Amino acid sequence: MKIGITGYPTYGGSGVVATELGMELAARGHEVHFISYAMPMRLNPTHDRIYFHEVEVTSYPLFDHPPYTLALAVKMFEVAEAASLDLLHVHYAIPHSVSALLARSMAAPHRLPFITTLHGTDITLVGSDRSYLPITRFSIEQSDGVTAISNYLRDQTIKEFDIKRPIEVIRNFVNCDLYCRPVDQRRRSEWAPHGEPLLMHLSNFRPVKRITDVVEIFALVRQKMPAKLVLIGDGPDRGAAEHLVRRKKLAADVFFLGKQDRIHDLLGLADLFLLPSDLESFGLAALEAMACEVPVVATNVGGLPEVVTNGVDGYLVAPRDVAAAAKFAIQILSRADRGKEMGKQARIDARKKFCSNDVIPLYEAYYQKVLAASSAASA
Ligand code: GMT
Repeated sequence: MKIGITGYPTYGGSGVVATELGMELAARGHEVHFISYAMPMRLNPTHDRIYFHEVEVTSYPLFDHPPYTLALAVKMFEVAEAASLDLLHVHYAIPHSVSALLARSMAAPHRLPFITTLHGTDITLVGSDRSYLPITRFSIEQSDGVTAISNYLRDQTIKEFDIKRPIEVIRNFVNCDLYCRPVDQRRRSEWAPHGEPLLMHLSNFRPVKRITDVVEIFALVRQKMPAKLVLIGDGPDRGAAEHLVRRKKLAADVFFLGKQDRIHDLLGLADLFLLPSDLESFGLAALEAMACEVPVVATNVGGLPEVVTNGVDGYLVAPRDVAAAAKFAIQILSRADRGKEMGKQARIDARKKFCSNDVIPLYEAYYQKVLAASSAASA
Protein backbone atom coordinates (compact mmCIF):
# COMPACT_ATOMS: atom_id res chain seq x y z
CA MET A 1 0.00 0.00 0.00
CA LYS A 2 0.98 3.65 -0.38
CA ILE A 3 0.17 5.49 2.81
CA GLY A 4 0.38 9.18 3.75
CA ILE A 5 0.99 9.69 7.48
CA THR A 6 0.58 12.94 9.36
CA GLY A 7 1.23 13.60 13.03
CA TYR A 8 2.95 16.13 15.25
CA PRO A 9 6.68 15.88 14.56
CA THR A 10 7.57 17.21 18.01
CA TYR A 11 8.15 15.43 21.32
CA GLY A 12 4.92 13.68 22.26
CA GLY A 13 3.30 10.28 22.25
CA SER A 14 1.05 10.69 19.22
CA GLY A 15 3.96 11.80 17.05
CA VAL A 16 6.06 8.90 18.29
CA VAL A 17 3.31 6.41 17.44
CA ALA A 18 2.81 7.94 13.96
CA THR A 19 6.54 7.78 13.27
CA GLU A 20 7.11 4.27 14.61
CA LEU A 21 4.04 3.04 12.72
CA GLY A 22 5.36 4.49 9.46
CA MET A 23 8.77 2.89 9.95
CA GLU A 24 7.21 -0.48 10.82
CA LEU A 25 4.95 -0.30 7.74
CA ALA A 26 7.91 0.54 5.50
CA ALA A 27 9.82 -2.42 6.95
CA ARG A 28 6.86 -4.59 5.95
CA GLY A 29 7.04 -3.41 2.31
CA HIS A 30 4.62 -0.47 2.23
CA GLU A 31 5.49 2.93 0.79
CA VAL A 32 5.14 5.59 3.48
CA HIS A 33 4.94 9.35 2.96
CA PHE A 34 5.24 11.50 6.08
CA ILE A 35 3.56 14.88 5.58
CA SER A 36 4.25 17.46 8.27
CA TYR A 37 5.87 20.84 9.01
CA ALA A 38 9.11 19.24 10.24
CA MET A 39 10.92 15.93 10.08
CA PRO A 40 9.37 13.75 12.82
CA MET A 41 11.52 13.07 15.87
CA ARG A 42 12.62 9.45 16.00
CA LEU A 43 12.28 9.17 12.19
CA ASN A 44 15.15 7.11 10.96
CA PRO A 45 14.59 6.91 7.21
CA THR A 46 16.49 3.68 6.79
CA HIS A 47 14.21 2.43 4.03
CA ASP A 48 14.02 3.80 0.53
CA ARG A 49 10.26 3.34 0.93
CA ILE A 50 10.09 6.25 3.44
CA TYR A 51 9.55 9.80 2.17
CA PHE A 52 9.20 13.06 4.03
CA HIS A 53 7.21 15.99 2.60
CA GLU A 54 7.60 19.29 4.40
CA VAL A 55 4.58 21.55 4.67
CA GLU A 56 5.62 25.16 4.24
CA VAL A 57 3.21 27.70 5.60
CA THR A 58 3.45 30.94 3.68
CA SER A 59 3.02 33.98 5.86
CA TYR A 60 1.43 37.26 4.87
CA PRO A 61 1.12 40.49 6.87
CA LEU A 62 -2.63 39.96 7.13
CA PHE A 63 -2.20 36.61 8.86
CA ASP A 64 -1.79 36.81 12.60
CA HIS A 65 -1.87 33.02 12.50
CA PRO A 66 -0.62 31.46 9.24
CA PRO A 67 -3.18 28.83 8.18
CA TYR A 68 -1.27 25.54 8.69
CA THR A 69 -4.44 23.48 8.35
CA LEU A 70 -4.91 24.70 4.77
CA ALA A 71 -1.25 24.37 3.79
CA LEU A 72 -1.31 20.81 5.15
CA ALA A 73 -4.49 19.98 3.19
CA VAL A 74 -2.89 21.21 -0.04
CA LYS A 75 0.30 19.21 0.61
CA MET A 76 -1.73 16.08 1.39
CA PHE A 77 -3.65 16.52 -1.87
CA GLU A 78 -0.48 17.11 -3.90
CA VAL A 79 1.39 14.16 -2.40
CA ALA A 80 -1.65 11.93 -2.87
CA GLU A 81 -1.79 12.85 -6.57
CA ALA A 82 1.95 12.64 -7.22
CA ALA A 83 2.54 9.40 -5.32
CA SER A 84 -0.89 7.80 -6.01
CA LEU A 85 -1.53 7.33 -2.30
CA ASP A 86 -4.11 4.72 -1.33
CA LEU A 87 -5.06 6.50 1.86
CA LEU A 88 -4.14 9.10 4.46
CA HIS A 89 -3.67 8.17 8.11
CA VAL A 90 -3.66 11.12 10.51
CA HIS A 91 -2.67 11.02 14.17
CA TYR A 92 -4.27 13.47 16.61
CA ALA A 93 -7.58 14.84 15.38
CA ILE A 94 -6.84 18.56 15.52
CA PRO A 95 -6.18 19.90 12.94
CA HIS A 96 -4.92 16.90 10.95
CA SER A 97 -8.31 15.29 10.51
CA VAL A 98 -9.79 18.50 9.13
CA SER A 99 -6.91 18.88 6.65
CA ALA A 100 -7.41 15.28 5.51
CA LEU A 101 -11.10 15.92 5.04
CA LEU A 102 -10.30 18.89 2.79
CA ALA A 103 -7.69 16.90 0.86
CA ARG A 104 -10.21 14.09 0.28
CA SER A 105 -12.75 16.59 -1.10
CA MET A 106 -10.11 18.17 -3.35
CA ALA A 107 -9.07 14.79 -4.70
CA ALA A 108 -12.61 13.79 -5.77
CA PRO A 109 -13.62 12.08 -8.00
CA HIS A 110 -10.45 10.13 -7.15
CA ARG A 111 -10.82 8.28 -3.90
CA LEU A 112 -8.60 9.39 -1.03
CA PRO A 113 -9.98 7.80 2.16
CA PHE A 114 -8.55 8.93 5.47
CA ILE A 115 -8.24 7.34 8.87
CA THR A 116 -8.05 9.34 12.08
CA THR A 117 -6.29 7.89 15.11
CA LEU A 118 -7.28 9.52 18.39
CA HIS A 119 -4.54 9.73 21.00
CA GLY A 120 -5.76 11.50 24.08
CA THR A 121 -5.61 15.21 24.64
CA ASP A 122 -7.17 15.72 21.19
CA ILE A 123 -10.31 14.33 22.87
CA THR A 124 -9.89 14.88 26.59
CA LEU A 125 -8.58 18.48 26.54
CA VAL A 126 -8.35 20.26 23.21
CA GLY A 127 -11.14 18.50 21.38
CA SER A 128 -13.66 18.86 24.17
CA ASP A 129 -12.94 22.61 24.50
CA ARG A 130 -16.12 24.32 23.26
CA SER A 131 -14.23 26.20 20.53
CA TYR A 132 -12.97 22.99 18.92
CA LEU A 133 -15.63 20.46 19.85
CA PRO A 134 -17.98 20.84 16.84
CA ILE A 135 -15.21 20.59 14.25
CA THR A 136 -13.52 17.71 16.05
CA ARG A 137 -16.80 15.82 16.14
CA PHE A 138 -17.43 16.63 12.48
CA SER A 139 -14.02 15.42 11.32
CA ILE A 140 -14.37 12.21 13.37
CA GLU A 141 -17.79 11.55 11.86
CA GLN A 142 -16.49 12.28 8.35
CA SER A 143 -13.39 10.05 8.61
CA ASP A 144 -13.45 6.84 6.58
CA GLY A 145 -12.02 5.05 9.60
CA VAL A 146 -11.39 6.00 13.22
CA THR A 147 -9.17 4.23 15.71
CA ALA A 148 -8.46 4.91 19.38
CA ILE A 149 -5.40 3.77 21.29
CA SER A 150 -7.29 2.33 24.28
CA ASN A 151 -10.77 1.22 25.31
CA TYR A 152 -10.82 4.15 27.70
CA LEU A 153 -10.30 6.64 24.87
CA ARG A 154 -12.87 4.99 22.62
CA ASP A 155 -15.50 5.12 25.39
CA GLN A 156 -14.57 8.67 26.32
CA THR A 157 -14.86 9.81 22.69
CA ILE A 158 -18.27 8.22 22.27
CA LYS A 159 -19.44 9.82 25.52
CA GLU A 160 -17.94 13.31 25.14
CA PHE A 161 -18.73 13.72 21.46
CA ASP A 162 -21.87 11.62 21.21
CA ILE A 163 -20.28 9.70 18.34
CA LYS A 164 -22.54 7.16 16.61
CA ARG A 165 -20.03 5.61 14.22
CA PRO A 166 -17.82 2.64 15.18
CA ILE A 167 -14.37 3.35 16.60
CA GLU A 168 -11.83 0.56 16.37
CA VAL A 169 -9.43 0.11 19.29
CA ILE A 170 -5.90 -0.55 18.07
CA ARG A 171 -3.59 -0.26 21.03
CA ASN A 172 -0.22 1.44 20.99
CA PHE A 173 2.74 -0.83 20.42
CA VAL A 174 6.43 -1.21 21.09
CA ASN A 175 9.15 -2.83 19.05
CA CYS A 176 10.03 -5.64 21.45
CA ASP A 177 13.31 -6.39 19.65
CA LEU A 178 14.54 -2.82 20.03
CA TYR A 179 13.11 -2.12 23.47
CA CYS A 180 14.75 -4.57 25.85
CA ARG A 181 17.09 -4.41 28.83
CA PRO A 182 20.60 -3.67 27.52
CA VAL A 183 23.12 -6.36 28.44
CA ASP A 184 25.75 -3.69 28.96
CA GLN A 185 24.65 -1.68 31.99
CA ARG A 186 27.87 0.35 32.28
CA ARG A 187 26.19 3.64 31.38
CA ARG A 188 24.26 3.46 34.67
CA SER A 189 27.43 4.48 36.47
CA GLU A 190 27.28 7.94 34.87
CA TRP A 191 24.35 8.62 37.22
CA ALA A 192 24.60 5.93 39.90
CA PRO A 193 28.36 5.37 40.40
CA HIS A 194 27.87 3.36 43.58
CA GLY A 195 25.11 1.15 42.21
CA GLU A 196 22.31 3.24 43.74
CA PRO A 197 18.74 2.43 42.62
CA LEU A 198 17.90 4.41 39.50
CA LEU A 199 14.45 5.89 38.92
CA MET A 200 13.44 7.28 35.53
CA HIS A 201 10.73 9.41 33.94
CA LEU A 202 10.14 10.31 30.30
CA SER A 203 7.58 12.77 28.96
CA ASN A 204 6.97 16.12 27.31
CA PHE A 205 6.92 17.84 30.75
CA ARG A 206 3.43 19.22 30.25
CA PRO A 207 1.33 20.04 33.35
CA VAL A 208 -0.73 16.84 32.90
CA LYS A 209 2.45 14.79 33.52
CA ARG A 210 2.92 16.18 37.07
CA ILE A 211 6.72 16.45 36.81
CA THR A 212 6.87 18.10 40.23
CA ASP A 213 5.14 14.98 41.64
CA VAL A 214 7.95 12.90 40.11
CA VAL A 215 10.41 15.00 42.12
CA GLU A 216 8.26 14.81 45.28
CA ILE A 217 8.04 11.01 45.00
CA PHE A 218 11.77 10.79 44.48
CA ALA A 219 12.42 13.04 47.50
CA LEU A 220 10.43 10.63 49.70
CA VAL A 221 12.34 7.64 48.30
CA ARG A 222 15.61 9.48 48.85
CA GLN A 223 14.75 9.93 52.54
CA LYS A 224 14.75 6.15 52.90
CA MET A 225 17.65 5.10 50.68
CA PRO A 226 20.39 6.43 48.43
CA ALA A 227 18.89 6.73 44.95
CA LYS A 228 19.18 8.68 41.70
CA LEU A 229 16.57 10.08 39.32
CA VAL A 230 16.94 10.56 35.56
CA LEU A 231 14.41 12.79 33.80
CA ILE A 232 14.17 12.53 30.01
CA GLY A 233 12.31 15.10 27.91
CA ASP A 234 11.56 18.76 28.00
CA GLY A 235 8.57 21.07 28.14
CA PRO A 236 6.78 23.80 30.03
CA ASP A 237 7.17 22.35 33.55
CA ARG A 238 10.90 21.70 33.39
CA GLY A 239 11.70 25.00 35.12
CA ALA A 240 9.35 24.22 38.02
CA ALA A 241 10.90 20.77 38.40
CA GLU A 242 14.45 22.16 38.38
CA HIS A 243 13.47 24.72 40.98
CA LEU A 244 11.93 22.04 43.22
CA VAL A 245 15.03 19.88 42.89
CA ARG A 246 17.20 22.76 44.08
CA ARG A 247 14.79 23.63 46.91
CA LYS A 248 14.88 20.04 48.13
CA LYS A 249 18.68 20.00 47.85
CA LEU A 250 18.57 17.05 45.46
CA ALA A 251 20.66 18.55 42.66
CA ALA A 252 23.39 15.94 43.09
CA ASP A 253 20.88 13.11 42.69
CA VAL A 254 18.69 14.30 39.82
CA PHE A 255 19.74 14.44 36.17
CA PHE A 256 17.81 16.31 33.47
CA LEU A 257 18.80 14.81 30.11
CA GLY A 258 16.48 16.92 27.93
CA LYS A 259 15.12 15.46 24.68
CA GLN A 260 16.74 12.21 23.66
CA ASP A 261 16.43 10.21 20.44
CA ARG A 262 17.57 6.74 21.47
CA ILE A 263 15.12 6.15 24.30
CA HIS A 264 15.53 2.38 23.99
CA ASP A 265 19.18 2.71 25.04
CA LEU A 266 18.21 4.54 28.23
CA LEU A 267 15.01 3.05 29.66
CA GLY A 268 16.50 -0.37 30.35
CA LEU A 269 19.11 1.16 32.67
CA ALA A 270 16.43 2.04 35.23
CA ASP A 271 15.17 0.03 38.20
CA LEU A 272 11.83 1.82 38.27
CA PHE A 273 9.79 4.05 35.96
CA LEU A 274 7.51 6.80 37.34
CA LEU A 275 4.43 8.13 35.50
CA PRO A 276 2.25 10.03 38.00
CA SER A 277 0.11 11.82 35.35
CA ASP A 278 -3.24 13.36 36.07
CA LEU A 279 -4.47 11.59 32.93
CA GLU A 280 -3.07 9.23 30.30
CA SER A 281 -5.19 7.75 27.56
CA PHE A 282 -2.57 5.06 27.21
CA GLY A 283 0.87 5.88 28.65
CA LEU A 284 3.25 4.86 25.87
CA ALA A 285 6.34 5.69 27.94
CA ALA A 286 5.20 3.20 30.60
CA LEU A 287 4.86 0.48 27.95
CA GLU A 288 8.32 1.24 26.55
CA ALA A 289 9.79 0.95 30.06
CA MET A 290 7.96 -2.33 30.66
CA ALA A 291 9.34 -3.79 27.43
CA CYS A 292 12.80 -2.95 28.84
CA GLU A 293 12.00 -5.00 32.01
CA VAL A 294 11.40 -1.95 34.16
CA PRO A 295 8.45 -2.03 36.60
CA VAL A 296 6.23 1.05 36.67
CA VAL A 297 4.60 3.13 39.39
CA ALA A 298 1.85 5.12 37.68
CA THR A 299 -1.58 6.56 38.29
CA ASN A 300 -4.83 4.67 38.13
CA VAL A 301 -6.30 6.87 35.39
CA GLY A 302 -7.51 6.70 31.79
CA GLY A 303 -5.97 3.86 29.81
CA LEU A 304 -3.08 3.15 32.21
CA PRO A 305 -4.87 0.19 33.86
CA GLU A 306 -5.03 -1.37 30.37
CA VAL A 307 -1.22 -1.23 30.26
CA VAL A 308 0.00 -1.71 33.84
CA THR A 309 -1.45 -4.52 35.98
CA ASN A 310 -1.50 -3.36 39.58
CA GLY A 311 0.67 -5.53 41.83
CA VAL A 312 1.93 -7.64 38.90
CA ASP A 313 4.14 -5.53 36.66
CA GLY A 314 3.92 -2.30 38.65
CA TYR A 315 1.62 -0.34 40.93
CA LEU A 316 -1.19 2.11 40.27
CA VAL A 317 -2.05 4.89 42.71
CA ALA A 318 -4.50 7.79 42.78
CA PRO A 319 -3.32 10.91 40.94
CA ARG A 320 -1.36 13.33 43.16
CA ASP A 321 -0.98 10.73 45.94
CA VAL A 322 2.79 11.08 46.08
CA ALA A 323 2.97 9.31 49.45
CA ALA A 324 1.36 6.14 48.03
CA ALA A 325 3.57 6.26 44.94
CA ALA A 326 6.68 6.65 47.12
CA LYS A 327 5.55 3.76 49.36
CA PHE A 328 5.36 1.41 46.37
CA ALA A 329 8.60 2.72 44.90
CA ILE A 330 10.38 2.05 48.20
CA GLN A 331 8.73 -1.39 48.42
CA ILE A 332 10.03 -2.35 44.96
CA LEU A 333 13.50 -0.89 45.42
CA SER A 334 13.96 -2.46 48.88
CA ARG A 335 13.46 -6.00 47.54
CA ALA A 336 16.52 -8.18 47.38
CA ASP A 337 16.27 -8.24 43.56
CA ARG A 338 15.33 -4.52 43.43
CA GLY A 339 12.24 -5.25 41.33
CA LYS A 340 13.98 -7.40 38.71
CA GLU A 341 11.32 -10.16 38.90
CA MET A 342 8.53 -7.62 38.53
CA GLY A 343 10.46 -6.12 35.61
CA LYS A 344 10.68 -9.51 33.91
CA GLN A 345 6.91 -9.87 34.32
CA ALA A 346 6.51 -6.37 32.85
CA ARG A 347 8.29 -7.46 29.68
CA ILE A 348 6.21 -10.64 29.47
CA ASP A 349 3.02 -8.56 29.75
CA ALA A 350 4.24 -5.98 27.22
CA ARG A 351 5.07 -8.76 24.75
CA LYS A 352 1.72 -10.47 25.23
CA LYS A 353 -0.42 -7.58 24.00
CA PHE A 354 1.66 -4.76 22.63
CA CYS A 355 4.46 -5.98 20.37
CA SER A 356 4.64 -4.21 17.02
CA ASN A 357 4.79 -7.61 15.30
CA ASP A 358 1.24 -8.25 16.51
CA VAL A 359 -0.22 -4.74 16.37
CA ILE A 360 0.98 -3.54 12.94
CA PRO A 361 -0.98 -6.30 11.13
CA LEU A 362 -4.10 -4.95 12.86
CA TYR A 363 -3.49 -1.58 11.19
CA GLU A 364 -2.88 -3.28 7.84
CA ALA A 365 -6.13 -5.22 8.14
CA TYR A 366 -7.97 -2.03 9.12
CA TYR A 367 -6.53 -0.19 6.10
CA GLN A 368 -7.81 -2.97 3.83
CA LYS A 369 -11.24 -2.83 5.44
CA VAL A 370 -11.46 0.96 4.98
CA LEU A 371 -10.24 0.75 1.36
CA ALA A 372 -12.80 -1.94 0.56
CA ALA A 373 -15.63 0.06 2.14
CA SER A 374 -14.56 3.22 0.33
CA SER A 375 -14.45 1.53 -3.08
CA ALA A 376 -17.78 -0.20 -2.44
CA ALA A 377 -19.31 3.18 -1.53
CA SER A 378 -18.05 4.85 -4.70
CA ALA A 379 -19.21 1.91 -6.86
O1 GMT B 1 0.19 14.32 26.51
C1 GMT B 1 0.97 13.73 25.78
O2 GMT B 1 1.83 12.94 26.14
C2 GMT B 1 0.90 13.98 24.34
C3 GMT B 1 -0.13 13.15 23.72
C4 GMT B 1 0.07 13.23 22.27
O3 GMT B 1 -0.92 13.04 21.62
O4 GMT B 1 1.16 13.49 21.76
O5 GMT B 1 -0.08 11.83 24.26
C5 GMT B 1 -1.24 11.03 24.14
O6 GMT B 1 -0.94 10.06 23.18
C6 GMT B 1 0.02 9.07 23.56
C7 GMT B 1 0.29 8.15 22.38
O7 GMT B 1 -0.87 7.51 21.95
C8 GMT B 1 -0.48 8.32 24.79
O8 GMT B 1 0.47 7.34 25.17
C9 GMT B 1 -0.68 9.32 25.93
O9 GMT B 1 -1.24 8.63 27.03
C10 GMT B 1 -1.62 10.43 25.50
N1 GMT B 1 -1.59 11.47 26.52
C11 GMT B 1 -2.65 11.74 27.29
O10 GMT B 1 -3.70 11.17 27.21
C12 GMT B 1 -2.45 12.82 28.30
